[in-house]
Amino acid sequence: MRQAPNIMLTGTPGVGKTTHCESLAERTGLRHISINQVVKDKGCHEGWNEEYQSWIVDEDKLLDAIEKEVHCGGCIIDWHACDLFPRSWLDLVVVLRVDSSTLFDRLTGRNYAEAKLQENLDSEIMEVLLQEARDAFDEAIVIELTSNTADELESNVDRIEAWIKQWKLDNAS
Ligand code: DAT
Repeated sequence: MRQAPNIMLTGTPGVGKTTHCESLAERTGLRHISINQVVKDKGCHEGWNEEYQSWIVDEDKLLDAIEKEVHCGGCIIDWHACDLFPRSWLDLVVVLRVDSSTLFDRLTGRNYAEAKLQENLDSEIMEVLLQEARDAFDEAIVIELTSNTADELESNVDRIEAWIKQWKLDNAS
C-alpha cells in the first residue's frame, strides 16, 4: 500500500506540466519525475528524431527505470503521454489544457520546428491527450484543468494539493 499517491500531469507540450509539477513538489513534498529527464539521463531511447527534435522513447526501458520509485508512491509524473503507464501505478491523472493562441505563443517562444509546432497545436485542438487519458484510465481518476493564466495555475495547484491531503486521510493505514 502506498503512503502517498502517484499523480500524472499530462497534456500537450507547453500547457504547463513542468510549472505545475515543480510548484506541487515544493508544496507537498511529493517527487517530480520529469520523464524527459529520465529518458535522457538513463538512456531510455533508441536515438534522436531530428525532424521533431525529440528522443525516440524505448517505453519498456522507461517503465523499468522508474518502476521502483513509482512503487513507493509519492510521485508526480510529468509527460505528454500517459497511456503507457500501468493503471495500477496512478491514483490521479490531470490533463492540462490551454487555449490555442496561448499555446501558440508559448511554443513559438521555444523555437520549435514548424512540423513540431503544428503537430502540437493540432493535438491540443483535437483534445488528443485528454482522449488518450480517458481511454487508458478509469474516468473517475481523470480530471481536466485549464492552464492559461497564473491564477489558474495557483488554483490548480491548490486543488491538487487538497486532493493529496484527502487521499492521505482516506488511505491512512
Ligand atoms: P510543459 O512542461 O507542459 O511543456 P511548461 O511548464 O514548461 O510546460 O510551461 C510552458 C511555459 O508556459 C513556461 O514559460 C511557463 C508558462 N506557463 C505554464 N503554465 C502557465 C500558466 N498557467 N499561466 C501562465 N504561464 C504559464
